[in-house]
Amino acid sequence: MPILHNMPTSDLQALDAAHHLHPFTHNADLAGKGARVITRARGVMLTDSDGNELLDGMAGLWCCNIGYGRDELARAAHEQMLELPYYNTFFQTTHPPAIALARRIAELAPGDLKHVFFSTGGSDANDTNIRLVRHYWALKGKPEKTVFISRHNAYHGSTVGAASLGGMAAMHAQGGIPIPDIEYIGQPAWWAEGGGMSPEAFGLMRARELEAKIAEIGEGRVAAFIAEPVQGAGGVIVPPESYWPEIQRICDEHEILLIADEVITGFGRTGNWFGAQTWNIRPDIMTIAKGLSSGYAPIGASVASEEVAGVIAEGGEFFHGYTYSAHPVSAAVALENLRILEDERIIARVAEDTGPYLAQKWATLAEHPLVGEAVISGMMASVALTPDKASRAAFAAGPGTAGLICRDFCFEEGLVMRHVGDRMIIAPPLVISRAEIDMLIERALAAFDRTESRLRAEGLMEAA
Ligand code: PXG
Repeated sequence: MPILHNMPTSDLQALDAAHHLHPFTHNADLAGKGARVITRARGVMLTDSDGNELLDGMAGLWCCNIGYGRDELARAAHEQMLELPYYNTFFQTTHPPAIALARRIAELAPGDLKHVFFSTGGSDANDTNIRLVRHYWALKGKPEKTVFISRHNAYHGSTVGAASLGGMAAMHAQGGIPIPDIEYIGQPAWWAEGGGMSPEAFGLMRARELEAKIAEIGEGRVAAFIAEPVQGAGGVIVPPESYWPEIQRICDEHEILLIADEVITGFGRTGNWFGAQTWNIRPDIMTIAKGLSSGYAPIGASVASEEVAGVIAEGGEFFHGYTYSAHPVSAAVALENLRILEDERIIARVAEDTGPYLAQKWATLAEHPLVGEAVISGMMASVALTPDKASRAAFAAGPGTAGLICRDFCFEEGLVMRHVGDRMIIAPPLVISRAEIDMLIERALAAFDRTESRLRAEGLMEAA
């Protein structure tokens, strides 16, 4: 086999450094220390090329909802490859996996989100949204409605369009983005930004920034508001309860579309099929990817309402699409994944059993001296590390110093946890058991203890 399964780790790392440019990575730094090589995975556990076992607290990149190593998905891919490995959905053709998956998504999606435009992931689905929404308004005779309102610190992907929709300053500093006509409001990050306000008052204030922004730009120019029901890559920022009802009210009262980016929150992550259900949101368009196939094959989609899809359908040809839109192998894998999520009641178990269990354990982390807040929505959670809980202070050493130290200790303890600045975040496979949750919490606590000792030893427990 041409795949390098049995090469020593150091050789794999050298080859990787020689030829592989990694996403979101300082590649020269990585070449110096060597990438961690993951070779196999089962359930919630990863194995690296040295035989170390790691509990995957991130479900890969927030996607492996049903856990690793499911034969049924491998069989679905195998059978589909033999039957019809590829065909496109352009030029008046379709195929059974595309038809079945579009119908299934329409059944599962809330409200009247019944029309599916397939992509290969979340970024290109959000690019589809930009073109779809602007085209929609043009067809409605309002071509001047082109502006998207998003949020600072939002993540909507890495393509030019999606990274423009996102509100990540570091991304905007590279490559000439954002594109024109994208505006940003504040994020509902109460712990870091709420000051002396109550979470509820702060949530309302942040939601009303949308109304102020619409007034500033002019309603006749605004096309849509896009947001993640719970910000993921931004640090698992769970909004105050007051936030989404107010956003929904504002979207209802103004002529703008609401796009829920459910790439992370979709397919059970928050304890319902979609975050829109958990947060009582009625989107006009939903972006999906990741958990749609549990990451076993690349696929994503924009799911549009009857109104939006109807206007597009009647409006002539929509000059947009991807070679791999509704790829038959990905679609077959996604269908099998959705069957397993339902038949094994995986989302119901998150809602009724393992979610509440994790929530109860996660809350205890707030007692750790280093932890300022511990928040959770279903199976996505975060803690904020701080040198001073009372004042909710940031570290004087600058954002990310403590987080990086903690992340490295997590690895040493056998736990994959990500850091976003000084927030530590998890989004484990939804199939994680109570015993595995205990293990996750134990390992996280050990890493927090070691982080605290290191920060104290190095004089880094200073507030900014
Ligand atoms: N929207 C949201 C809300 C996402 O989280 C995308 C769109 C883009 O999807 P694709 O499939 O094009 O990557 C995402 C992806 C991280 C991390 O480190 C998060 C994502 C991707 C990679 C890394 O948190 N989210």
